[in-house]
Amino acid sequence: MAIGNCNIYSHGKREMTINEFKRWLKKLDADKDGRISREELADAVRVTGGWFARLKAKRGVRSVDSNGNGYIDESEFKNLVEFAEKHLGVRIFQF
Ligand SMILES: [Ca+2]
Repeated sequence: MAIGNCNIYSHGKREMTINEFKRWLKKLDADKDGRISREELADAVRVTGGWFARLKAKRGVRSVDSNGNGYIDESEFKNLVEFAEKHLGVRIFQF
C-alpha cells in the first residue's frame, strides 16, 4: 500500500497534539472512506516500527476496534490514542 511519506517521524518529532494526531490519521485513510480500517492502522505500525512491531501490534489493533467491526470510529478514538502511545512511541497531548 502506497502510504510512503505518512511516516509519523517524518517531521522529526515524537510528540504531537491531538489535532496533529487527527491530521496524521487522515493521511492513513488510504481509500479515503473517512475511517481507519484495521489494515490501515497495521500499515501505519509497519512504516513506523517495522515488521516485528506489526506482528506485535496486530493484537493491539484488535483491541482498539472494541466493537469488532473492522474500523476505528470516533467512539474508539480514545483507544487509538492509547494504542499510538504504546505501540508507535508517540506522546499525544490532549489539549
Ligand atoms: Ca470499530
